[in-house]
Amino acid sequence: MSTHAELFERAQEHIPGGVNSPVRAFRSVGGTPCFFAKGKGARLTDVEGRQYLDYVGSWGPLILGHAHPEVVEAVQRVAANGLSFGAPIAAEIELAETLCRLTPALEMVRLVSSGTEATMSVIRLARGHTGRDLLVKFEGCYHGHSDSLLVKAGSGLLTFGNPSSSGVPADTVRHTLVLPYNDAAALEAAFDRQGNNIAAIIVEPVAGNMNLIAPDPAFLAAARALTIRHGALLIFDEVMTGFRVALESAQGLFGIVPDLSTFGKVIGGGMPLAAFGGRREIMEKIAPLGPVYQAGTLSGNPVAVAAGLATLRLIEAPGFYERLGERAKQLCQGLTDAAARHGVDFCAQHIGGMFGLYFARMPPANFAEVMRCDTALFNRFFHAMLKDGHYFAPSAFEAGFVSAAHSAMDIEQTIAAAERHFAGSASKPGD
Ligand code: KE4
Repeated sequence: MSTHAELFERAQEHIPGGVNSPVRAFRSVGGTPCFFAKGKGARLTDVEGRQYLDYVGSWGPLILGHAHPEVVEAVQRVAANGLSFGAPIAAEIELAETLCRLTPALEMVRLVSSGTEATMSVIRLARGHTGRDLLVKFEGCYHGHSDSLLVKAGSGLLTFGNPSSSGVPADTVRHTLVLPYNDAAALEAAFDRQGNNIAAIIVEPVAGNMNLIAPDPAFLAAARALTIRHGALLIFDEVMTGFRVALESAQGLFGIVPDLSTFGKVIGGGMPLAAFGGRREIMEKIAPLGPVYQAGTLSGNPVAVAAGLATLRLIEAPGFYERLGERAKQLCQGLTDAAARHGVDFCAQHIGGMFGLYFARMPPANFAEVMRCDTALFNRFFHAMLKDGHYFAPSAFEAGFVSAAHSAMDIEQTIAAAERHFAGSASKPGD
């Protein structure tokens, strides 16, 4: 049996940083990344045989828990008939019909293989549909790693972005404006100055990539009103929030009808599957119907579609989201109460099945406030909980997730482990 350290050592030889996605490397929290061998329900088992209650859920997709028997059965059954054809299959139609039935703003969808593909494609579509180039995104929101979106805020509120990654030409992000999340006034000012040149706003309707940041309803309403007024499109990036915060996703929860939406994670049930979609008149601009090119060898992959359909069938069960929300609320309330009993500045909140934990007195409302949370305390919490068998996201700047497989007893176990940590950390000087 190899240890985490041995595998990590070997992995770094041929994989940059030893991981296939940066956040997995534990650079934000320190230490050696965990290599997992198995998942079942709410639990993960690592390569050294240790078990953990899992609050990452593969960053959101595993809303049913790991290896749900009906999802695994669907995958095995379909895989036995062939893994990919690069040609249409009937199940793609069923998935498209299901997504459109569950999400009224969707009249048409295109299936792709990752959230990055979905957001990259939907931005090209928005620019193609409007004939405009400018894009508005928000500081702290992450929409995947396509060039137009790897942008950090420019020097001034109304100046265009700078690349947040090397290899992204400055000229590419010249068309991307980065504004503060939840700031309706800044958004209005940007539209006052550039409204007629803005193709679209892309926004996480609940931000989940700078920890969980709840939207100010006035902010989302302003985004909707300003885009209508100026002939721009509103894109809800629901890759994380889609079917996670509610069956009707964030757009249904907050009563905002975006022009275009992206989905991922939950709709693939753990397999590589994402989608973008929206109003028919816009979607009909996508090739081969229209002039906006978009394609993918494995788009609508039969095995991924089978996992997605099985997942979507199960989350439609009556009471599914009430139970999921109850578990998330129990976790947030329990951790907050435990921290308070030991004088630790900590708070937590959830929206549906996703939650945020903050070493701060109040939940942050934007990126600047997130940066004032105590990440050193989070990192200590992360490692103490990991040691005690509770796996949270290895970064203070990520949202967490519960699944339908987490029982009230599981959550109580996690709260008790956190209480032991808070009690211990409160007694240690300098904490
Ligand atoms: P992917 O390309 O990773 O499938 O999706 C990109 C993406 C797009 N939009 C939103 C709102 C997202 O949250 C994501 C991906 N989320 C991260 C979690 N912070 C994925 C984890 C990772 O990068 O390894």
